[in-house]
Amino acid sequence: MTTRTKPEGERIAEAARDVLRTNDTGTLVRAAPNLYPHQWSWDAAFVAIGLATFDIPRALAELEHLRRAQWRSGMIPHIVFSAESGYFPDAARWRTADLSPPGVATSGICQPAVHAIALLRIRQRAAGGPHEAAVLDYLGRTFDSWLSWHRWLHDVRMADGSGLVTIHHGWESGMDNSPRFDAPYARVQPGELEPFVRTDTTVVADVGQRPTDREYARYLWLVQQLADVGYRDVEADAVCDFAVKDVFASAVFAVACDDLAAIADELGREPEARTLRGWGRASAEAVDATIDPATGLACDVDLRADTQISVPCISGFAPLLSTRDRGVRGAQEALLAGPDWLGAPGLASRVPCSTSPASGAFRARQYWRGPTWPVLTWFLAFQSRRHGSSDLFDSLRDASVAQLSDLQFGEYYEPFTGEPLGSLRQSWTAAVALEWLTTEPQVPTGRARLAEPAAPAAGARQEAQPP
Ligand code: 9WN
Repeated sequence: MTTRTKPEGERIAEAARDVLRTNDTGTLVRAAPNLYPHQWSWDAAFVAIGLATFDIPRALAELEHLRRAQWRSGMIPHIVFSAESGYFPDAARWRTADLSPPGVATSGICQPAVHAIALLRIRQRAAGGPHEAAVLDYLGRTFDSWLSWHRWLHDVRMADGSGLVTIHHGWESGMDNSPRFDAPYARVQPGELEPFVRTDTTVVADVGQRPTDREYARYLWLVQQLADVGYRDVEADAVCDFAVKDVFASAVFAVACDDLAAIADELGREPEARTLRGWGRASAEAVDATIDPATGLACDVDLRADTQISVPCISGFAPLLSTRDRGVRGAQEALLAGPDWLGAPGLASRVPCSTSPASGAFRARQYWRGPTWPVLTWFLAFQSRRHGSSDLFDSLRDASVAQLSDLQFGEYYEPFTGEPLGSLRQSWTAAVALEWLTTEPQVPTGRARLAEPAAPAAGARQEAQPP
């Protein structure tokens, strides 16, 4: 008698689907089972991309849950709170009850605008399948909401015409304590702070993997400053101690504008498609223009000090997401392959660290200061491939799938030992595992990609009804 073992890919995909299903409350997929029991904005988009590999209606429902939390201004908040407790800062701390839609509890800041990228990916996966009509119907019904989110970012967060997104909190970048923000945060000196008790350090027992108490005091001080001015951006610009032009969020915006434009084309919304392409082009060029010739990395701008931030972090590869310039792409790919990044000695997997191991700011176990983040590995690879860099995609996929074969789905990983850190069974890690395992052989670019079918996950079934 022979014993059959499941192929490796199928074993990982099955475990990843299990993570998404167990983190699903029925109305939202928790970003992580204990540490993050709510819906986070950019997590939800990556989660929807993963869900779409086996349940397209559920993927749409995840984005719809987020869309329903959109503020009148157009902003999509970074957290939509579930009924579960155990996360700090909780809804009350944000003081957004008069700003959030009735009956919805949200935070008061935003995160990178990856949502249109997810919408287009779902639309691709639906092509030629039983849910295609429902997806097109959904896109038609909600297009104006996604457009108003982009318009808000463009008109409010890029009001200076720079093409770069301003953030007023490190949490808005999604890379909270990255050393790219050390200098801007050094100027944040908390005044009289409402008392608080952290919950994250009761979930992650090794507190060294999380931001420090000092960093948390600054985070909370900024929340207090923003809440005091009712999150009105003009006043926030004036009073908030922290103001940074975020190069990574700007590249995300550029890509998402192009993807929303592709959706607009299909919906027959030509004027909007033109506008979006114009915004996307301007931001992509603005991102390229931040590249420091000395390092080859794109740089944030610290608006309070009027200086470029030159710490070698993964955000420096923002042009890999959005550039149209082949020379820039080639130079960034060469840099990524070099000794400060993928070629760094001793890496357990050849995937990018959140901070270069060659930098004095690098910390192997601490959150955004060094560990590798599977969601970002996938995102950089996916975007590179859309621009024709299939070799980079293939090598990152092989390394990342090997990393994820531990089936822990860590939030982040120690780069040299491969130990999963932070939360285990993190939803967006499971989601990108599913994407890695089901990507079609070619990702076409331009309009044609709308009709490109995507392979279903091994053993996947289509489920549920669309929202
Ligand atoms: C604060 C949910 C989120 C991610 C962020 C990540 C982390 C929150 C936290 O978790 O941030 O928003 O409490 O640390 O930095 O990127 O969206 O997974």
